This record gives sequence, C-alpha cells and structure tokens, in this order.
Amino acid sequence: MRCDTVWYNAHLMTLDAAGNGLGVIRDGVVASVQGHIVHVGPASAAPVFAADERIDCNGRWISPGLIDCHTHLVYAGNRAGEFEQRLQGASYADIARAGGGIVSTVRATRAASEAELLAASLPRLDAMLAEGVTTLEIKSGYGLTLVDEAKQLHVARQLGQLRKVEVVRTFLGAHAIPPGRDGQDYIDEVCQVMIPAIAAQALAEAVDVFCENIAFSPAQAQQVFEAAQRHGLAIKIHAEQLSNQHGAELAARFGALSADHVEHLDDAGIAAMRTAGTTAVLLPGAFYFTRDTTLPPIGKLREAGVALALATDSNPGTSPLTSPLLAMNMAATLFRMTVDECIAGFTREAARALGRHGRIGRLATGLECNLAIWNIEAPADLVYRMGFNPLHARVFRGEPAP
Ligand code: DI6
Ligand code: FE
Repeated sequence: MRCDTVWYNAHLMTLDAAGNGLGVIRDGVVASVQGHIVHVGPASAAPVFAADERIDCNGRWISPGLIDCHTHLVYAGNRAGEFEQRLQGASYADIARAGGGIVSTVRATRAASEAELLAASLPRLDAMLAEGVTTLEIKSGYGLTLVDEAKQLHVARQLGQLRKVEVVRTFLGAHAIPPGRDGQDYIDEVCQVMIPAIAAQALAEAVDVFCENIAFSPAQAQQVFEAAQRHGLAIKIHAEQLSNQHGAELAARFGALSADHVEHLDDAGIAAMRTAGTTAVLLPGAFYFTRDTTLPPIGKLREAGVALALATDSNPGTSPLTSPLLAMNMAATLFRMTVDECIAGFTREAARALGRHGRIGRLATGLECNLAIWNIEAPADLVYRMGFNPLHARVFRGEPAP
C-alpha cells in the first residue's frame, strides 16, 4: 500500500471500538496519505507499505490528537486579584454582582488591540499544543460589542494560522450583560445585529449562551438560539453551572451540539439531551477552581447513554487552566470518571461536541491524521499523573507539528 508516512512499533488507542472503550491495538501501525489516515491495525495484519517516510515509535503509545472543545482562550488581563478575594471568602457570584468577574475581563479585552490579544493568547495555545492538542474550540464573549467580539474571533483565526492546529470558533456574545446596558436590550442587539453579522462574515460556526441566574434567562437563551438557527449557526450552552435554569433541556430541544458544565442538570434535562444526541461537556477545572460541591449527574448521564466530553474551560475567572492532562486527572479524581472516559472525553467525545465526529477524534481510516505520541507504559499514565507531560510528538494532518 502506498502512503506518505507510516508509524509502526506503537501501541494504539484508536477510540474506534464498539461501546465506549479505547479500542487498544498493541503493536499496531498507522499510515497516512495527504493528511488522512489510510490504514490502522495490528502490525501482524498490515499490508506491505510503500511509504515515503517510516517512523519507528519504539513501543510508545499513539492516541488521536487531543481536542479541547470548550475554551475562552482569547482575552486580555488576568483575574489574580479576584482569586485573592475568593481566598478571603467572596464567591464567584458576589464578585460578578459587584462588577468584577467577566466584566473586568471585558474591560481589558476591549482596551487591547488584536496584536496585544494575539500576544496574550499565544502562550496559552502553546501550552495546549505541548500536551498534544490538535483541535481546540475558542469562544468570544469578552468583547460584548460587535467590533470587540469580532476582534476576539479574528485573533482566534490568527492563532490557527500561526500554529499547526485547527481552531473552531464559537460566538458567545451572550456571556454577560455589558456594563450600563439593559439585559433585554443587549440580547435584542445580539440577535438582531451581532448574530447576522457574525454569520455573514463567517466569524463563528456556533453560538453559545451563559444561561444562569447571574447572566441570561432561558427565554433570552431561546431568543439567541432562534436567531442562530435563522443564520445557520450551531448551538451550544453553558447550562446548570450554578443553578437549574433548565437550559440544557431548552438547548437540546434546539438540537444543541453540547450543553456544558451541567452540575445542576436534572432528569428531564438528561432525557432531553439523550433524545437530541446533545453531548455533555464536563468542566472539572471550573468545578475545582470555584470549589464547587455539586457534582454533575455523571452516573445518570452514563446510564442514559449521553456522550460525555471533557474540556479545560480555559478562562481567567473560573478555570485558568491550559492543561488537558490535568483536566483529565481532575475528571477522574473529582468526578470519578474512568480512564477510558477521560481519554475519550478529550478525543472522540470532544469531536462529537464540535460536530466533527466523522472527521477527528479517532484513529480510523478516512479521518484526519492528527496524532499524539506518548512516552507512557499504559493509557492510565495519561490520567494518573499530575503536572507531568509525557508527550513525545504531535502530528497534525499527517505532518510533524512542534
Ligand atoms: N461560565 C464560566 O465558568 C465562565 N463563563 C461562563 O459562562 C467564566 C468566565 C469568567 O469568569 O471570565
Ligand atoms: Fe466556559
């Protein structure tokens, strides 16, 4: 079989097995042509390859490139001061109500140029790539004017042009009520002005809404979803993070790709997500950093067969985290997710949350050849250790990617 590159003498986590397992193939091979996988399987059953390049992996493990399906990576400033306030007892909601929180990052982001935003965001992206990320989602949501939301999304696109990574963009204009604005007036502007412009300029492929008692109501979220559907944008939601607003159920009714956080999700919301095929995106970094005590209903989601994705939720307020590996450890340690679920959560299931299940997130013929090659003895090593990065090499669309 002719191919551009073949990786051999490796153990594979294909994430392409029946059920939700890792689909492990010991002593396997992966071959690619023009950035796509053309063969995955045991070396013992492999064809003879006529390869331009043959890479001996020396017994290392290969997984699909990691996918971070929920980040707020592009922003200016930081919130270390609020972190100290929280250490002295202030809650996240107290700080938000006092005009801090998201709004303080909005002020810094509005004041920053695109170049300054790019310079601030690039180190955070590089930290993700260093841990094997090949695809990540980046939301707007710190501009809260069309110009500043577009500025964030332009920078997100530039990040994907400067590095070997796919950036998937989401418009989160409905992240917070801008200072001095009436919430309903602002949501009307999001729906009647911003979403049409974002769609017309192809600045994002999905919308997201912070549906919460300190942000936007289910009725306002529905307005945003209706506008998104009118303009061909997919739907995501920050739902049930601090309370049960029934946002996930609403989003599922609109065919949402994902409902994210979902600590306060109830049985009706689980059933609606199952029916709609909406993925639950669990965000253990925010749970940990805000010292949350309400666990997402993971056992019920598992029993219902709702897909479970994981993400860093990388943002300056509730999850200043750029380590998918640490997020995996938190998901196992805090949420009691299994090793298989944690690795699937940052590969196969994260691809599903981005509407890319058929393109990335598995080692399977026809999918993009995005690989992470690891110096580990077993898959559990990826989830078990904290603050240790065993990545050997990253491959993006068949090419070595620093
Ligand atoms: N929920 C979160 O945890 C982040 N946004 C959201 O809707 C927090 C973002 C921030 O605090 O800057
Ligand atoms: Fe978030």
